[in-house]
Amino acid sequence: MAQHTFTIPNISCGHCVMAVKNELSEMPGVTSVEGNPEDKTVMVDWDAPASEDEIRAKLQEINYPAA
Ligand SMILES: [Cu+2]
Repeated sequence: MAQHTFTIPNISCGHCVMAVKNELSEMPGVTSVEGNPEDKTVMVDWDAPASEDEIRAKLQEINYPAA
């Protein structure tokens, strides 16, 4: 399993975290998404076929690019 904490400057509240969570949770291989609106961070656990590059691309696509 791989894990990474992404810092996402566009997160401004709990709704943003929910939006990111919903999108990332739909990606095959993603097993857990935990967000913190105060830190503007999202911690993601995944297995193949997901990858950090793919997660970053998805974040970009939904307008929450990782720093
Ligand atoms: Cu928000």
